[in-house]
Amino acid sequence: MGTGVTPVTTAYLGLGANLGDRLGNLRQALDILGSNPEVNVVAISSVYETEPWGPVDQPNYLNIAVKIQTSLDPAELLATAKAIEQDIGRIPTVRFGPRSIDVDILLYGDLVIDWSVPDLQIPHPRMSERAFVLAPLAEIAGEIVHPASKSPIADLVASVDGLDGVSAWPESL
Ligand code: PH2
Ligand code: MG
Ligand code: MG
Repeated sequence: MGTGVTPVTTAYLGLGANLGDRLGNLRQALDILGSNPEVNVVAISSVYETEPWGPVDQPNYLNIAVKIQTSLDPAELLATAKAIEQDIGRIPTVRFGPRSIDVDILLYGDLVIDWSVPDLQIPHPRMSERAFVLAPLAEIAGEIVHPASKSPIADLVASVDGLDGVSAWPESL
């Protein structure tokens, strides 16, 4: 029998949208996330417009980072992220291709999971090379130490390539 006490973990999510009403899609994702009784949204970065990264020619993204406290375990949090993507009507396309909404788990406490479960590698395997992830994340988690590389997020963003493709978006969420 359980103790009835569910541990709460601080996690960081990266959200991106480059199809449809990009800001509206981010807003809707935050609404759905916030309505989950097992998730508390505790900080939201400002919005950045970012040049698309990847092999496919596609529109610019709006990207944000979100800090949550959650009693969901990583697999449950991943399922929640996928459900939000489905609710907002994301249509699967090519890897790294355009999407109405993408919800990625960046960090989950100090956890390091390197299973070959798609999307359930934590920290997010490409976050340290991506300006569009690090710029918003550094705003709300600059002092957080990446549990694999042991570098603070503020140091990672200071040395990342591609910050010239990231700019402040005038609206916030
Ligand atoms: N997400 C991708 C692929 N490329 N580029 C930017 N600028 N922002 C993203 O969120 C992004 C991307 C796949 O998840
Ligand atoms: Mg992604
Ligand atoms: Mg994703």
